[in-house]
Amino acid sequence: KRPLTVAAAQLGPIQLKDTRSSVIARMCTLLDQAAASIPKAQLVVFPELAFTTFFPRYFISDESELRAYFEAETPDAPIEKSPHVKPLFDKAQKLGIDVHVGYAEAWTDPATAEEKRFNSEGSSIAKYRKVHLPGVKEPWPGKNVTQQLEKRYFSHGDMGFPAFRAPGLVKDVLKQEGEEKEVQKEQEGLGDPVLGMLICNDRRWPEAWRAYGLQGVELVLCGYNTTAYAPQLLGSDLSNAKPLSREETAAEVLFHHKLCITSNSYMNSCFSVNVGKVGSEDGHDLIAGTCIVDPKGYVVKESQTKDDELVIATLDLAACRAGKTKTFDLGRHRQSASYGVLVER
Ligand code: CDT
Repeated sequence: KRPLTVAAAQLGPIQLKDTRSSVIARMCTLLDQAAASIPKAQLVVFPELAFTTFFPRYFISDESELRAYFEAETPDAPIEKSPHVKPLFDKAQKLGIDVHVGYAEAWTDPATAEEKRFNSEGSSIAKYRKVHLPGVKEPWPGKNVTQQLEKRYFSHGDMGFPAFRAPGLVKDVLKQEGEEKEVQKEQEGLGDPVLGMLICNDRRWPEAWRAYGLQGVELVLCGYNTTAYAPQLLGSDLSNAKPLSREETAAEVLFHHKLCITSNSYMNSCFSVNVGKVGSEDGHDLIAGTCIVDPKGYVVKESQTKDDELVIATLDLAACRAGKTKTFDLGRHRQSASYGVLVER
């Protein structure tokens, strides 16, 4: 057995007028709930761009207004030390919980003094920068259009898909003579759990999941902000069918979200924690659908509201082994020689 209690900390909407400190206070309340739950959550996962409204939906021409959405980072001053958000990490440390959170990163490399901006996720032990940026660089014309300007505001992630081990998060336990006994990790040959991170649009790309699958990932963490109604982004239906209503569109967007996370969790024999910022941000709807998925592709638990909500489950990461040693034993069954087109194009 490899038990791990995780919590997806869904956030309800964050309005333009909401301050960073009010958002951090909401996040700290969720951390308190995670600490008080039985069993206590060991890892709490927050959504993409968790500290602010989903600002890429707006065309922001004023540089200082735009810059205010970002957290400054340097090698000496990582995210958990950023003055805005330090209270969250301090709280997590006090409660003995690992946190994972999405944020807009303004990275300055001291060697070049150049600032680069990314849509990032991370914690004190690992960082990931979103690779697949949806939307456009130039704003779509028209008033009241929900924009998707991630390509304008962020650089593409430059770290690839590095799986990482989370030290001490899981203690292997063997059932022996009816009694649970902790065993040496080496004896089981498993060690600390293997984690990977994705951000929102990344979850629609099988290449991203497979990159982690090939590194033996057991748990993928994925935060998102998914617009419920974005006809410009989804393209028009090429058939002559009547266009989908707002409600039908939202239902289809939710369906595709679940299709991606359940099928890719199954095909890579891993659990995934998928957590959204949801509800209506200044009249712009985001889908809900926060859920924890198992290696067979089943939804273990999902959110019931469009507000701040903790979705907690105790997972047994040993359940990844069946898929990894049978149908999806990637080392044994993959046929890489036939996949050249995947990297040639
Ligand atoms: N934030 C983000 O990446 N959103 C995109 C919007 C797609 S619109 C259906 C996503 O893939 O969820």
